[in-house]
Amino acid sequence: MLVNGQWQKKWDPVQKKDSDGRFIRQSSAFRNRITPEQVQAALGNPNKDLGLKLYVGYICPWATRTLIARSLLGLEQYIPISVVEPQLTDFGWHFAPAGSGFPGSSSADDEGIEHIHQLYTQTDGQYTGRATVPVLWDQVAGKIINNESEDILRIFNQDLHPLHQSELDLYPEVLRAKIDQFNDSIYHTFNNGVYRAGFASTQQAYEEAYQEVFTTLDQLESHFSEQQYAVGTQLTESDIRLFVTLVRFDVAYHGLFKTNQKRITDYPALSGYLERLLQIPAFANNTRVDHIKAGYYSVKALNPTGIVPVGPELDWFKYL
Ligand SMILES: N[C@@H](CCC(=O)N[C@@H](CS)C(=O)NCC(=O)O)C(=O)O
Repeated sequence: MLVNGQWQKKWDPVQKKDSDGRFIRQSSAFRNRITPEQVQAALGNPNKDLGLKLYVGYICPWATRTLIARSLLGLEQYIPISVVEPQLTDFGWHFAPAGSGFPGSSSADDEGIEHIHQLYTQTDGQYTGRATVPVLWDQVAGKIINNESEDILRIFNQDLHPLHQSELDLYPEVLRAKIDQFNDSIYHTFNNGVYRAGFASTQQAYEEAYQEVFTTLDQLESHFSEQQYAVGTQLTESDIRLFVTLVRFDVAYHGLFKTNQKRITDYPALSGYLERLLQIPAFANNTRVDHIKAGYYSVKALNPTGIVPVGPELDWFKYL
């Protein structure tokens, strides 16, 4: 992580913990939005260039939220992406030299930077904190606009609405209260719950998170026995936020994070829901099981040998 703009080689991928060993995620530092004037100016350009770039990792559920929204809303042509190597190194997320990187990752030669932390120090020379993805980058100002996936989803859905190539509204006004409620009901106990189990540093903190993960999965199983979508009768940002954790569960969390009471495959309604979403290209095309496995199993604190499991073989791989 960075301390006053200096990269600290000795940092802990497990992040902060409380006195009982519970994992604490840092909050995001850059929370700007895109103004209607910026969008209007871009609409005036022949190529509608917004000067934006999205830095992501296919391993990362938070980054994948933004990738799926970008694809669903038809924003791919306006927002180029840069994909980091799946492994988190002693220098954080990085790009490899051309020809030597992981398939599907961008190269350092094309990017002109080697490490994601360079984006943070370019934005704030005194930045203290973790250098996380996703990052929404302003190529003109050379600064981070926003590094919080929750906001980036809303920027794409609302701020960039005039550029959409789709009728979808991922945060429709009439459903906002329900969407917020659903998001809250899965964030602590599921999206972040799996991390709280995996990165717990005491037995008690792990068991607490583990129980919450499976209580939430049981509730979701009954929800999807009767409902097709997370909220209402249409696809919303809540489906994206649930999907990114579901799709990583059997391939990474079940083994590495020890959330192993059941697999998603053992829940018929949730499996059906996952498979329905995977039949939508925006979901399937942004799911890279190779990056997910290589990335999670490279966390030395949890897997010192770095060995990446060969399995599992899952039915839904056929959609990828
Ligand atoms: N709240 C952030 C969380 C982003 C985040 O934690 N990303 C992870 C990757 S999945 C990361 O970059 N971790 C690097 C680190 O912790 O140093 C968001 O949702 O955008």
